[in-house]
Amino acid sequence: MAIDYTQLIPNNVDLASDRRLQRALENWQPRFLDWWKDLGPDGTADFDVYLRTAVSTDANGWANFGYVKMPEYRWGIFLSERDPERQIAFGDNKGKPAWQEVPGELRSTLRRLIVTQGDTEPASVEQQRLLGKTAPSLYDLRNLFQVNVEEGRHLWAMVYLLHAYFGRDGREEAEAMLERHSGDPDKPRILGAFNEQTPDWLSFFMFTYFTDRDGKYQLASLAESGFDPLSRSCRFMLTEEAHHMFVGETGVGRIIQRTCELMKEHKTDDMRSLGAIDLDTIQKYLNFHFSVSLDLFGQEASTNAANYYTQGVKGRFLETRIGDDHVLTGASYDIDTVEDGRIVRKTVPALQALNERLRQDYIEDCARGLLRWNKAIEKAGIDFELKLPHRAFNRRIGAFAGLRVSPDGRTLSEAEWKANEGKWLPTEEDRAYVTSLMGSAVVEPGKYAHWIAPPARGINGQTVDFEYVRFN
Ligand code: BYC
Repeated sequence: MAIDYTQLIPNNVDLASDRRLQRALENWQPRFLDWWKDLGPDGTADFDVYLRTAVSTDANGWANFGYVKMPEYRWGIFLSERDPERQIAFGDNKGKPAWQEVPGELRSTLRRLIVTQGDTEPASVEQQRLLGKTAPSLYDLRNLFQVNVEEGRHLWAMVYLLHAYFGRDGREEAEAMLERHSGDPDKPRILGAFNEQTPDWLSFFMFTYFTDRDGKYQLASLAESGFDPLSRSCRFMLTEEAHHMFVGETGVGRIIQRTCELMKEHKTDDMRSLGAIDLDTIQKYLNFHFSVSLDLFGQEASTNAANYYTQGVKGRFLETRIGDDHVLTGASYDIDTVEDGRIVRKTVPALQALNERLRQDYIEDCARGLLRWNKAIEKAGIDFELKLPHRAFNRRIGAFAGLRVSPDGRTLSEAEWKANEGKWLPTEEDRAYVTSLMGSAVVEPGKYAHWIAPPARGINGQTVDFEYVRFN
Protein backbone atom coordinates (compact mmCIF):
# COMPACT_ATOMS: atom_id res chain seq x y z
CA MET A 1 0.00 0.00 0.00
CA ALA A 2 1.70 3.19 -1.19
CA ILE A 3 2.07 6.10 1.18
CA ASP A 4 1.06 9.54 -0.05
CA TYR A 5 4.04 11.79 0.68
CA THR A 6 2.59 14.82 -1.10
CA GLN A 7 0.47 15.57 1.97
CA LEU A 8 1.53 17.59 5.00
CA ILE A 9 0.95 14.42 7.01
CA PRO A 10 2.11 11.44 4.93
CA ASN A 11 -0.49 8.69 5.12
CA ASN A 12 -2.08 5.70 3.49
CA VAL A 13 -5.53 6.23 4.99
CA ASP A 14 -6.81 8.79 2.48
CA LEU A 15 -6.68 11.49 5.12
CA ALA A 16 -7.51 14.18 2.54
CA SER A 17 -11.05 12.80 2.22
CA ASP A 18 -11.83 13.63 5.86
CA ARG A 19 -11.17 17.36 6.22
CA ARG A 20 -12.11 17.56 9.90
CA LEU A 21 -9.79 14.79 10.90
CA GLN A 22 -7.06 16.16 8.67
CA ARG A 23 -7.36 19.59 10.28
CA ALA A 24 -7.36 18.15 13.79
CA LEU A 25 -4.19 16.18 13.10
CA GLU A 26 -2.59 19.17 11.36
CA ASN A 27 -3.27 21.05 14.58
CA TRP A 28 -1.56 18.38 16.64
CA GLN A 29 1.45 18.18 14.31
CA PRO A 30 3.17 21.44 15.42
CA ARG A 31 2.70 20.41 19.05
CA PHE A 32 4.41 17.13 18.29
CA LEU A 33 7.26 19.00 16.59
CA ASP A 34 7.61 21.33 19.59
CA TRP A 35 7.75 18.30 21.84
CA TRP A 36 10.43 16.74 19.61
CA LYS A 37 12.42 19.97 19.74
CA ASP A 38 12.17 20.22 23.54
CA LEU A 39 12.38 16.58 24.60
CA GLY A 40 13.63 14.63 21.58
CA PRO A 41 17.35 13.95 20.91
CA ASP A 42 19.15 16.97 22.32
CA GLY A 43 20.93 19.42 20.02
CA THR A 44 20.51 17.37 16.86
CA ALA A 45 18.25 19.52 14.67
CA ASP A 46 20.95 20.19 12.04
CA PHE A 47 22.38 16.69 11.80
CA ASP A 48 21.97 14.81 8.55
CA VAL A 49 21.19 11.23 9.58
CA TYR A 50 21.22 8.20 7.29
CA LEU A 51 17.69 6.99 8.06
CA ARG A 52 15.19 4.64 6.54
CA THR A 53 11.74 5.98 5.80
CA ALA A 54 8.82 3.74 4.90
CA VAL A 55 7.56 4.31 1.37
CA SER A 56 4.89 1.64 1.52
CA THR A 57 3.62 -0.85 4.06
CA ASP A 58 4.40 -3.98 2.07
CA ALA A 59 7.55 -6.08 2.48
CA ASN A 60 9.65 -3.91 0.14
CA GLY A 61 8.48 -0.67 1.69
CA TRP A 62 11.59 -0.27 3.75
CA ALA A 63 14.05 0.07 0.88
CA ASN A 64 14.23 3.83 1.23
CA PHE A 65 17.42 5.06 2.93
CA GLY A 66 18.89 8.55 2.78
CA TYR A 67 20.14 11.54 4.77
CA VAL A 68 17.39 13.33 6.68
CA LYS A 69 17.36 16.09 9.27
CA MET A 70 15.29 14.58 12.05
CA PRO A 71 12.81 17.44 12.52
CA GLU A 72 12.06 16.96 8.78
CA TYR A 73 11.46 13.21 9.11
CA ARG A 74 8.17 12.35 7.41
CA TRP A 75 6.22 11.10 10.41
CA GLY A 76 2.82 9.94 9.33
CA ILE A 77 0.00 7.44 9.46
CA PHE A 78 0.69 4.03 7.99
CA LEU A 79 -1.63 1.09 8.45
CA SER A 80 -1.09 -2.39 7.06
CA GLU A 81 -3.41 -3.35 4.24
CA ARG A 82 -7.02 -4.09 5.11
CA ASP A 83 -8.31 -7.62 4.70
CA PRO A 84 -12.02 -7.13 3.93
CA GLU A 85 -12.72 -10.73 5.03
CA ARG A 86 -11.03 -10.41 8.42
CA GLN A 87 -12.97 -11.90 11.33
CA ILE A 88 -12.51 -11.60 15.07
CA ALA A 89 -10.43 -14.62 16.01
CA PHE A 90 -11.27 -15.07 19.71
CA GLY A 91 -13.60 -14.36 22.61
CA ASP A 92 -17.37 -13.94 22.66
CA ASN A 93 -17.34 -12.20 19.28
CA LYS A 94 -15.28 -14.88 17.56
CA GLY A 95 -16.24 -15.33 13.90
CA LYS A 96 -17.93 -11.93 13.56
CA PRO A 97 -16.51 -9.45 11.03
CA ALA A 98 -13.72 -7.32 12.51
CA TRP A 99 -15.00 -3.93 13.67
CA GLN A 100 -14.23 -0.95 11.48
CA GLU A 101 -15.65 1.41 14.12
CA VAL A 102 -15.37 1.30 17.91
CA PRO A 103 -18.28 -0.62 19.48
CA GLY A 104 -19.88 1.76 21.99
CA GLU A 105 -19.54 -0.59 24.94
CA LEU A 106 -15.81 -1.06 24.31
CA ARG A 107 -14.97 2.57 23.87
CA SER A 108 -13.32 3.24 27.22
CA THR A 109 -11.48 -0.12 27.25
CA LEU A 110 -10.03 0.44 23.81
CA ARG A 111 -9.17 4.03 24.55
CA ARG A 112 -7.32 3.00 27.68
CA LEU A 113 -5.25 0.37 25.86
CA ILE A 114 -4.41 2.72 23.01
CA VAL A 115 -3.42 5.47 25.46
CA THR A 116 -1.23 3.06 27.47
CA GLN A 117 0.47 1.87 24.29
CA GLY A 118 0.85 5.38 22.88
CA ASP A 119 2.27 6.77 26.11
CA THR A 120 5.29 4.46 26.01
CA GLU A 121 6.47 5.74 22.62
CA PRO A 122 7.33 9.38 23.43
CA ALA A 123 8.43 8.21 26.88
CA SER A 124 11.26 6.16 25.40
CA VAL A 125 12.40 9.10 23.24
CA GLU A 126 12.51 11.26 26.37
CA GLN A 127 14.48 8.60 28.24
CA GLN A 128 17.07 8.46 25.45
CA ARG A 129 17.31 12.19 24.89
CA LEU A 130 20.93 12.69 25.97
CA LEU A 131 22.49 9.48 24.69
CA GLY A 132 23.66 11.02 21.43
CA LYS A 133 26.25 13.04 23.36
CA THR A 134 28.12 9.87 24.34
CA ALA A 135 27.54 7.65 21.29
CA PRO A 136 30.26 4.99 20.89
CA SER A 137 30.29 5.46 17.07
CA LEU A 138 28.46 7.07 14.15
CA TYR A 139 26.89 3.70 13.43
CA ASP A 140 25.40 3.54 16.93
CA LEU A 141 24.37 7.18 16.84
CA ARG A 142 22.44 6.55 13.65
CA ASN A 143 20.74 3.49 15.13
CA LEU A 144 19.70 5.48 18.21
CA PHE A 145 18.16 8.17 16.00
CA GLN A 146 16.42 5.56 13.83
CA VAL A 147 14.86 4.09 16.95
CA ASN A 148 13.87 7.57 18.16
CA VAL A 149 12.15 8.68 14.95
CA GLU A 150 10.28 5.39 14.75
CA GLU A 151 9.05 5.68 18.33
CA GLY A 152 7.84 9.12 17.28
CA ARG A 153 6.02 7.44 14.39
CA HIS A 154 4.47 4.94 16.77
CA LEU A 155 3.08 7.82 18.77
CA TRP A 156 1.56 9.12 15.53
CA ALA A 157 -0.02 5.71 14.96
CA MET A 158 -1.85 5.79 18.31
CA VAL A 159 -2.70 9.50 18.04
CA TYR A 160 -4.30 8.86 14.67
CA LEU A 161 -6.55 6.18 16.22
CA LEU A 162 -7.49 8.50 19.09
CA HIS A 163 -8.34 11.37 16.74
CA ALA A 164 -10.11 9.28 14.13
CA TYR A 165 -12.22 7.06 16.40
CA PHE A 166 -12.60 8.63 19.84
CA GLY A 167 -13.88 12.15 19.16
CA ARG A 168 -13.20 14.82 21.71
CA ASP A 169 -11.94 12.40 24.39
CA GLY A 170 -9.44 11.08 21.89
CA ARG A 171 -8.18 14.55 21.02
CA GLU A 172 -7.71 15.30 24.71
CA GLU A 173 -5.82 12.08 25.22
CA ALA A 174 -3.58 12.98 22.26
CA GLU A 175 -2.75 16.29 23.94
CA ALA A 176 -2.04 14.57 27.24
CA MET A 177 0.45 12.29 25.45
CA LEU A 178 2.73 15.31 25.08
CA GLU A 179 2.07 16.61 28.61
CA ARG A 180 3.11 13.57 30.64
CA HIS A 181 6.87 13.15 30.68
CA SER A 182 9.21 10.33 31.63
CA GLY A 183 10.23 10.67 35.28
CA ASP A 184 8.11 13.81 35.85
CA PRO A 185 7.08 13.68 39.53
CA ASP A 186 3.75 15.41 38.81
CA LYS A 187 2.89 13.99 35.39
CA PRO A 188 4.82 10.76 34.94
CA ARG A 189 4.43 8.30 32.08
CA ILE A 190 1.85 5.57 32.76
CA LEU A 191 3.99 2.42 33.05
CA GLY A 192 6.87 2.02 35.51
CA ALA A 193 9.74 1.12 33.14
CA PHE A 194 9.14 4.30 31.17
CA ASN A 195 9.95 6.49 34.12
CA GLU A 196 13.37 4.92 34.65
CA GLN A 197 16.42 6.64 33.21
CA THR A 198 18.41 5.43 30.22
CA PRO A 199 21.63 7.21 31.17
CA ASP A 200 24.24 5.14 29.32
CA TRP A 201 24.61 2.91 26.29
CA LEU A 202 24.65 -0.37 28.18
CA SER A 203 21.24 0.64 29.55
CA PHE A 204 20.11 1.65 26.07
CA PHE A 205 21.04 -1.71 24.54
CA MET A 206 19.42 -3.57 27.45
CA PHE A 207 16.32 -1.40 27.09
CA THR A 208 16.03 -2.08 23.35
CA TYR A 209 16.62 -5.78 23.95
CA PHE A 210 14.22 -6.26 26.88
CA THR A 211 11.74 -3.39 26.93
CA ASP A 212 11.26 -3.05 23.18
CA ARG A 213 10.61 -6.78 23.22
CA ASP A 214 7.69 -6.17 25.58
CA GLY A 215 6.58 -3.78 22.83
CA LYS A 216 6.76 -6.65 20.35
CA TYR A 217 4.55 -8.89 22.50
CA GLN A 218 2.03 -6.20 23.44
CA LEU A 219 1.78 -5.00 19.83
CA ALA A 220 1.38 -8.57 18.59
CA SER A 221 -1.51 -9.06 21.06
CA LEU A 222 -3.12 -5.80 19.98
CA ALA A 223 -2.56 -6.79 16.33
CA GLU A 224 -5.06 -9.59 17.04
CA SER A 225 -7.67 -7.06 18.15
CA GLY A 226 -11.16 -7.20 16.74
CA PHE A 227 -10.91 -3.43 16.26
CA ASP A 228 -9.42 -3.56 12.77
CA PRO A 229 -7.75 -0.11 12.59
CA LEU A 230 -5.84 -0.93 15.80
CA SER A 231 -4.86 -4.31 14.43
CA ARG A 232 -3.62 -2.80 11.15
CA SER A 233 -1.68 -0.04 12.96
CA CYS A 234 0.06 -2.57 15.19
CA ARG A 235 0.91 -4.87 12.31
CA PHE A 236 2.90 -2.15 10.63
CA MET A 237 4.48 -1.01 13.93
CA LEU A 238 5.79 -4.53 14.45
CA THR A 239 7.89 -4.29 11.29
CA GLU A 240 9.57 -1.20 12.78
CA GLU A 241 10.03 -2.84 16.18
CA ALA A 242 12.22 -5.62 14.77
CA HIS A 243 15.10 -3.22 14.10
CA HIS A 244 14.98 -1.91 17.67
CA MET A 245 15.47 -5.37 19.13
CA PHE A 246 18.26 -5.97 16.62
CA VAL A 247 19.98 -2.84 17.95
CA GLY A 248 19.65 -4.20 21.49
CA GLU A 249 20.80 -7.73 20.79
CA THR A 250 23.79 -6.74 18.68
CA GLY A 251 24.68 -3.85 21.01
CA VAL A 252 24.89 -6.08 24.08
CA GLY A 253 26.58 -8.73 21.93
CA ARG A 254 29.28 -6.30 20.80
CA ILE A 255 29.99 -5.20 24.37
CA ILE A 256 30.34 -8.86 25.39
CA GLN A 257 32.59 -9.53 22.40
CA ARG A 258 34.90 -6.65 23.34
CA THR A 259 35.03 -7.76 26.97
CA CYS A 260 35.90 -11.32 25.92
CA GLU A 261 38.63 -10.09 23.55
CA LEU A 262 40.23 -8.06 26.34
CA MET A 263 39.89 -10.89 28.88
CA LYS A 264 41.72 -13.24 26.53
CA GLU A 265 44.35 -10.76 25.45
CA HIS A 266 45.23 -9.62 28.99
CA LYS A 267 44.44 -12.87 30.78
CA THR A 268 42.44 -11.07 33.43
CA ASP A 269 38.81 -10.47 34.30
CA ASP A 270 39.57 -7.11 35.86
CA MET A 271 37.90 -5.21 33.04
CA ARG A 272 37.65 -1.99 34.97
CA SER A 273 41.42 -1.55 34.86
CA LEU A 274 41.18 -1.93 31.08
CA GLY A 275 38.27 0.45 30.48
CA ALA A 276 35.74 -2.23 29.50
CA ILE A 277 32.59 -3.64 31.10
CA ASP A 278 33.00 -6.83 33.11
CA LEU A 279 30.56 -9.70 32.61
CA ASP A 280 29.30 -9.42 36.21
CA THR A 281 28.21 -5.84 35.58
CA ILE A 282 26.53 -6.88 32.31
CA GLN A 283 24.64 -9.56 34.27
CA LYS A 284 23.47 -6.97 36.81
CA TYR A 285 22.17 -4.64 34.11
CA LEU A 286 20.46 -7.60 32.48
CA ASN A 287 18.81 -8.50 35.82
CA PHE A 288 17.54 -4.97 36.20
CA HIS A 289 16.14 -4.48 32.70
CA PHE A 290 14.60 -7.94 32.51
CA SER A 291 12.78 -7.60 35.83
CA VAL A 292 11.54 -4.09 35.11
CA SER A 293 10.28 -5.27 31.71
CA LEU A 294 8.47 -8.26 33.26
CA ASP A 295 6.42 -5.77 35.27
CA LEU A 296 5.08 -4.36 32.01
CA PHE A 297 2.93 -7.46 31.50
CA GLY A 298 0.69 -6.58 34.45
CA GLN A 299 -0.77 -8.85 37.16
CA GLU A 300 -0.28 -12.63 36.93
CA ALA A 301 -4.01 -13.18 37.44
CA SER A 302 -5.87 -10.32 35.80
CA THR A 303 -9.58 -9.87 35.27
CA ASN A 304 -8.74 -6.91 33.02
CA ALA A 305 -6.87 -9.26 30.70
CA ALA A 306 -9.74 -11.79 30.81
CA ASN A 307 -12.21 -9.07 29.85
CA TYR A 308 -10.02 -7.74 27.02
CA TYR A 309 -9.90 -11.25 25.60
CA THR A 310 -13.54 -12.16 26.03
CA GLN A 311 -14.57 -8.88 24.46
CA GLY A 312 -12.29 -9.44 21.45
CA VAL A 313 -10.14 -6.40 22.20
CA LYS A 314 -6.70 -7.93 22.90
CA GLY A 315 -5.66 -11.46 21.93
CA ARG A 316 -2.77 -13.79 22.65
CA PHE A 317 0.58 -13.83 20.87
CA LEU A 318 -0.03 -15.33 17.40
CA GLU A 319 -3.63 -16.11 18.40
CA THR A 320 -4.69 -17.65 15.11
CA ARG A 321 -1.85 -20.18 15.20
CA ILE A 322 -2.91 -21.61 18.57
CA GLY A 323 -4.86 -24.86 18.30
CA ASP A 324 -7.65 -24.42 20.84
CA ASP A 325 -11.20 -23.03 20.93
CA HIS A 326 -10.10 -19.35 21.23
CA VAL A 327 -12.79 -18.81 23.84
CA LEU A 328 -11.03 -20.39 26.83
CA THR A 329 -14.02 -20.44 29.17
CA GLY A 330 -13.33 -24.02 30.33
CA ALA A 331 -9.55 -23.91 30.06
CA SER A 332 -6.96 -23.57 32.82
CA TYR A 333 -3.33 -22.48 33.00
CA ASP A 334 -0.59 -22.93 35.60
CA ILE A 335 1.00 -19.83 37.00
CA ASP A 336 3.56 -19.07 39.70
CA THR A 337 2.11 -16.94 42.44
CA VAL A 338 2.61 -16.22 46.14
CA GLU A 339 0.94 -17.86 49.13
CA ASP A 340 2.04 -17.24 52.73
CA GLY A 341 5.21 -15.57 51.51
CA ARG A 342 6.20 -18.57 49.36
CA ILE A 343 6.27 -19.00 45.59
CA VAL A 344 3.76 -21.67 44.61
CA ARG A 345 2.46 -23.14 41.36
CA LYS A 346 -1.28 -22.76 40.99
CA THR A 347 -3.83 -23.72 38.37
CA VAL A 348 -6.11 -20.81 37.48
CA PRO A 349 -8.72 -20.17 34.77
CA ALA A 350 -6.83 -19.60 31.50
CA LEU A 351 -8.72 -16.39 30.87
CA GLN A 352 -7.30 -14.83 34.01
CA ALA A 353 -3.78 -15.97 33.20
CA LEU A 354 -3.43 -14.21 29.85
CA ASN A 355 -0.92 -11.61 31.06
CA GLU A 356 1.19 -14.41 32.51
CA ARG A 357 0.95 -16.49 29.38
CA LEU A 358 2.17 -13.56 27.30
CA ARG A 359 4.95 -13.00 29.84
CA GLN A 360 5.93 -16.66 29.42
CA ASP A 361 6.13 -16.26 25.60
CA TYR A 362 8.26 -13.17 26.19
CA ILE A 363 10.62 -14.93 28.62
CA GLU A 364 11.23 -17.73 26.11
CA ASP A 365 12.00 -15.16 23.43
CA CYS A 366 14.39 -13.28 25.74
CA ALA A 367 16.24 -16.52 26.46
CA ARG A 368 17.09 -17.00 22.78
CA GLY A 369 19.35 -13.94 22.70
CA LEU A 370 21.13 -15.13 25.84
CA LEU A 371 21.95 -18.40 24.09
CA ARG A 372 23.70 -16.43 21.34
CA TRP A 373 25.56 -14.20 23.82
CA ASN A 374 26.64 -17.23 25.85
CA LYS A 375 27.87 -19.00 22.73
CA ALA A 376 30.18 -16.05 22.05
CA ILE A 377 31.49 -16.20 25.64
CA GLU A 378 32.03 -19.93 25.37
CA LYS A 379 33.77 -19.58 22.01
CA ALA A 380 36.18 -17.17 23.63
CA GLY A 381 37.00 -19.94 26.12
CA ILE A 382 35.62 -18.02 29.09
CA ASP A 383 33.86 -19.85 31.88
CA PHE A 384 30.84 -17.60 32.43
CA GLU A 385 27.16 -17.89 31.63
CA LEU A 386 24.65 -15.05 31.50
CA LYS A 387 21.31 -16.07 33.00
CA LEU A 388 17.81 -14.67 33.06
CA PRO A 389 16.83 -14.13 36.69
CA HIS A 390 13.75 -15.84 38.11
CA ARG A 391 10.47 -14.18 37.16
CA ALA A 392 9.83 -13.23 40.81
CA PHE A 393 13.14 -11.38 41.16
CA ASN A 394 12.92 -7.60 41.78
CA ARG A 395 9.27 -7.22 40.84
CA ARG A 396 7.12 -4.20 41.61
CA ILE A 397 3.88 -5.23 39.87
CA GLY A 398 1.89 -8.39 40.39
CA ALA A 399 1.94 -11.22 42.92
CA PHE A 400 5.69 -10.99 43.58
CA ALA A 401 5.75 -7.25 44.29
CA GLY A 402 7.31 -6.73 47.69
CA LEU A 403 8.55 -10.33 47.96
CA ARG A 404 12.33 -10.64 48.26
CA VAL A 405 13.59 -13.26 45.80
CA SER A 406 17.10 -14.13 44.60
CA PRO A 407 17.88 -14.42 40.87
CA ASP A 408 17.70 -18.21 41.22
CA GLY A 409 14.23 -18.04 42.76
CA ARG A 410 14.82 -18.45 46.52
CA THR A 411 12.63 -16.33 48.80
CA LEU A 412 14.75 -14.24 51.15
CA SER A 413 14.44 -12.27 54.33
CA GLU A 414 14.85 -8.52 54.09
CA ALA A 415 18.29 -8.84 55.68
CA GLU A 416 19.43 -11.46 53.15
CA TRP A 417 18.17 -9.28 50.32
CA LYS A 418 19.95 -6.22 51.66
CA ALA A 419 23.19 -8.17 52.07
CA ASN A 420 23.13 -9.38 48.46
CA GLU A 421 21.25 -6.77 46.46
CA GLY A 422 24.49 -5.17 45.30
CA LYS A 423 25.63 -8.47 43.77
CA TRP A 424 22.49 -8.76 41.70
CA LEU A 425 21.50 -5.26 40.67
CA PRO A 426 23.70 -2.37 39.50
CA THR A 427 25.03 -0.40 42.48
CA GLU A 428 25.69 3.33 42.44
CA GLU A 429 29.32 2.44 41.95
CA ASP A 430 28.57 0.19 38.95
CA ARG A 431 26.46 2.88 37.38
CA ALA A 432 29.12 5.50 38.02
CA TYR A 433 31.72 3.24 36.40
CA VAL A 434 29.61 2.57 33.30
CA THR A 435 28.81 6.28 33.05
CA SER A 436 32.53 7.09 33.33
CA LEU A 437 33.15 5.06 30.15
CA MET A 438 30.68 7.20 28.23
CA GLY A 439 33.07 9.88 27.03
CA SER A 440 32.29 12.39 24.31
CA ALA A 441 30.62 10.92 21.26
CA VAL A 442 32.97 9.07 18.90
CA VAL A 443 32.38 10.96 15.68
CA GLU A 444 35.12 9.77 13.35
CA PRO A 445 33.72 7.35 10.75
CA GLY A 446 34.93 3.80 11.42
CA LYS A 447 36.09 4.52 14.99
CA TYR A 448 34.43 2.73 17.92
CA ALA A 449 34.67 3.37 21.65
CA HIS A 450 37.13 1.12 23.45
CA TRP A 451 34.49 -0.85 25.36
CA ILE A 452 32.48 -2.06 22.35
CA ALA A 453 33.39 -4.08 19.24
CA PRO A 454 32.45 -2.77 15.78
CA PRO A 455 29.38 -4.41 14.24
CA ALA A 456 29.79 -7.33 11.85
CA ARG A 457 28.25 -5.28 9.05
CA GLY A 458 26.85 -1.82 8.39
CA ILE A 459 23.32 -0.62 7.74
CA ASN A 460 21.68 -1.18 4.35
CA GLY A 461 24.82 -2.73 2.86
CA GLN A 462 27.03 0.21 3.85
CA THR A 463 30.43 -0.39 5.45
CA VAL A 464 31.04 -0.04 9.18
CA ASP A 465 33.09 3.12 8.51
CA PHE A 466 30.33 4.82 6.53
CA GLU A 467 29.51 8.39 7.55
CA TYR A 468 26.13 7.55 9.09
CA VAL A 469 25.69 11.02 10.60
CA ARG A 470 26.92 14.36 9.28
CA PHE A 471 27.04 17.10 11.87
CA ASN A 472 27.01 20.31 9.73
N1 BYC B 1 3.15 0.02 35.71
O1 BYC B 1 -4.94 -6.20 35.70
P1 BYC B 1 -3.60 -5.60 35.48
C1 BYC B 1 6.34 -0.57 24.00
C2 BYC B 1 -1.76 -1.37 36.66
S1 BYC B 1 6.06 -1.41 25.45
C3 BYC B 1 2.15 0.73 36.32
O2 BYC B 1 -2.50 -6.53 35.25
P2 BYC B 1 -3.78 -4.87 32.82
C4 BYC B 1 7.62 0.13 23.85
C5 BYC B 1 -2.88 -1.41 35.66
O3 BYC B 1 -2.91 -0.21 34.86
C6 BYC B 1 4.38 -2.02 25.33
N2 BYC B 1 0.90 0.24 36.50
O4 BYC B 1 -3.67 -4.57 34.32
C7 BYC B 1 8.80 -0.43 24.30
C8 BYC B 1 -4.08 -1.58 36.52
O5 BYC B 1 -4.40 -0.32 37.14
P3 BYC B 1 -5.86 -0.01 37.70
C9 BYC B 1 3.34 -1.05 25.84
C10 BYC B 1 0.62 -1.00 36.05
O6 BYC B 1 -4.41 -3.66 32.28
C11 BYC B 1 9.99 0.27 24.18
C12 BYC B 1 -3.60 -2.46 37.63
O7 BYC B 1 -2.17 -2.30 37.65
N3 BYC B 1 2.03 -1.52 25.51
O8 BYC B 1 5.51 -0.55 23.17
O9 BYC B 1 -4.38 -6.19 32.55
C13 BYC B 1 10.00 1.53 23.59
C14 BYC B 1 -4.07 -3.87 37.45
O10 BYC B 1 -3.18 -4.60 36.62
C15 BYC B 1 1.59 -1.78 35.40
C16 BYC B 1 1.14 -2.01 26.38
O11 BYC B 1 1.40 -2.08 27.56
C17 BYC B 1 2.89 -1.22 35.25
N4 BYC B 1 3.89 -1.92 34.65
O12 BYC B 1 -2.28 -5.08 32.34
C18 BYC B 1 8.83 2.09 23.14
C19 BYC B 1 -0.15 -2.52 25.83
N5 BYC B 1 1.03 -2.97 35.09
O13 BYC B 1 -6.76 0.12 36.53
C20 BYC B 1 7.62 1.39 23.25
C21 BYC B 1 -1.36 -1.92 26.44
C22 BYC B 1 -0.24 -2.94 35.52
O14 BYC B 1 -6.25 -1.13 38.59
N6 BYC B 1 -1.48 -2.18 27.86
N7 BYC B 1 -0.49 -1.77 36.09
O15 BYC B 1 -5.65 1.31 38.41
C23 BYC B 1 -2.01 -3.32 28.41
O16 BYC B 1 -2.33 -4.24 27.70
C24 BYC B 1 -2.22 -3.40 29.89
O17 BYC B 1 -2.55 -2.13 30.34
C25 BYC B 1 -0.99 -3.92 30.69
C26 BYC B 1 -1.41 -4.06 32.18
C27 BYC B 1 -0.55 -5.28 30.13
C28 BYC B 1 0.17 -2.96 30.67
